[in-house]
Amino acid sequence: MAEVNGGALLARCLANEGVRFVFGLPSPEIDPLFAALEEHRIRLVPFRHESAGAHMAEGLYKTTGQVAVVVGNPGPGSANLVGGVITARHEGVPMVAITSQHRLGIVYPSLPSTFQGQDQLDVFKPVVKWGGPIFSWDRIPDVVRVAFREMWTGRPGPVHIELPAPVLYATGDGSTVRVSPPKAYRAPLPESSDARIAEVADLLAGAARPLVIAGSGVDRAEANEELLALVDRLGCPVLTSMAGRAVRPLDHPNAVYGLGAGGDLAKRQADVVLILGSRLGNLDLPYDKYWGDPATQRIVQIDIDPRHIGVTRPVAIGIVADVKQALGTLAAALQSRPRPTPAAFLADCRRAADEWWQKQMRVVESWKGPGLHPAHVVQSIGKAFGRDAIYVTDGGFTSLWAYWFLPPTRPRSYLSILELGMLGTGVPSALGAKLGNPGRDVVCVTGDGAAGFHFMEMQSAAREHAKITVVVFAEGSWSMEVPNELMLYGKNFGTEMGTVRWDVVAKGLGCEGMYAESLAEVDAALARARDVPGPVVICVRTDRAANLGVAPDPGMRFAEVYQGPM
Ligand SMILES: Cc1ncc(C[n+]2csc(CCOP(=O)(O)OP(=O)(O)O)c2C)c(N)n1
Ligand SMILES: [Mg+2]
Repeated sequence: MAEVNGGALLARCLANEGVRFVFGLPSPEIDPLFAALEEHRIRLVPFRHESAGAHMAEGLYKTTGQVAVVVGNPGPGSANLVGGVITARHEGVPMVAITSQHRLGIVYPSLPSTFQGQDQLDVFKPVVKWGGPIFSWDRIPDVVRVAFREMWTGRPGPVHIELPAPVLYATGDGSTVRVSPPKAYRAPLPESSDARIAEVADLLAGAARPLVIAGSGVDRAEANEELLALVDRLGCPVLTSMAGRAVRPLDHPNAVYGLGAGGDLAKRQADVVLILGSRLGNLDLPYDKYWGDPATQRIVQIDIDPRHIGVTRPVAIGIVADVKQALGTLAAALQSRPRPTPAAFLADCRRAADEWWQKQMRVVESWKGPGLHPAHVVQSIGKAFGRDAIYVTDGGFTSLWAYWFLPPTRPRSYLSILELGMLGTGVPSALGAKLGNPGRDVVCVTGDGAAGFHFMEMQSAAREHAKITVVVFAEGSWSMEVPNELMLYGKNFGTEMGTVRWDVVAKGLGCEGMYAESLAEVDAALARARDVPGPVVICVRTDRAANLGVAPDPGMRFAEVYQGPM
């Protein structure tokens, strides 16, 4: 009989699920698990804030598909974790949030006498897909199975396990426990039926002006090759959601920039629209004025989550399936259906997009200074790190400049936070991405407001020897909040941030720090940053007016995201 404690048994179950990273802080209530991690080849990564730990898990998942565990200690540690877990819920990021708990004698219910007492199942209930407790040693494998099954059902998301400490200290005979491979207790992802796919193929084959709109679900399903094969075959334009920037190379011959005149033309004139892995949310401006007549435009939507189907635009066909499988079947079905290539439609959309882009972005080209334009800094970053890096973006206007001017990337290599819009994810997400991709450059482009939330994680990066390069756009303001104040009140309040030397702070945290005020200094710092072995922060003093100078048309579109059609 091999006696194992609950910590060791839980580590075995998590390793069985492919978990390779646990983000958490030690405490007696969780120590039996942490003590057993190394033996199961799971790396423990301590953080400086629990929510940042969740964002690390997010960066890891978005770039590799790997699921991590994030731990909150009883009371405050678990409370701190909530913001990160809500973000994961919105972003469709699977992770296991484990909250360690006191002995059951003083919780459920927690009385006012209980120090750090909080019935954490209640706290997490509204923010996770599923949550449950483990109340005894022998239920550990069972509850881990339930948690992973719930996590992967439909759209992935965070699940919660509440874990009273005595369960981890309890022992039992390890040989009595069955820890079976995940396939033995989980169904494969839902598949589209041949009959439905045949309907879609008929629609597309008969379309005069087909259009594909792809969201980040294509990245998550790793259906990027299938997407490109489809648009090549259809010869049609492909737009993406903002979050889906990486699902196809920006410079693909069929790519059309979506939020502008090219995308408008494509959406208005398309007779059949295929929406893949996207909920088509407000950021995609799903308003009638930008689309074709809903009575005649035929929309097909394929998504893993039934709750995403037909939310903002009426669909002719809605399919709940793994996008990769559905696209594979669709490609086969289209083989037997010859169709004319709508070359003129694609060319018209691309021309409209180009003209729009040239006109709108003249504001960037014509910038003469003397201050630094954030778009120029972004262009320099792109030149220094190229299209093979992983880019993580964070902040207000700064993240828009990054979105517009960073280079095309590989799939799953452009991270943004466009579902909940949580500021502060950039630094920890970049660290998580680096842990999962040690051989790749990871670059974070962040506003100075966003940077402040979890900047302490630069010290985590230094400690973990994780080389990330973080460029802080330090104009000293919560710039995105400025225009509304000026427009409505003619003055600013609360947007002034003060001056921070992020490079100096970084040095104090064990990182390399550099400072730049001119483009030449930016380029020199980026060149040096490439050769530094550890994490680097470049503090760039960008120009306030330039950061505020988003072109009017994209500015209006962002206003419409919040206000509705105008
Ligand atoms: C956690 C959080 N708090 C507040 C907001 C609202 N918000 C959105 S953009 C923004 C300003 C961001 O400033 P910064 O990161 O410096 O970028 P900038 O607009 O200055 O380029 C704020 C406060 C948010 N999205 N997330
Ligand atoms: Mg700012």
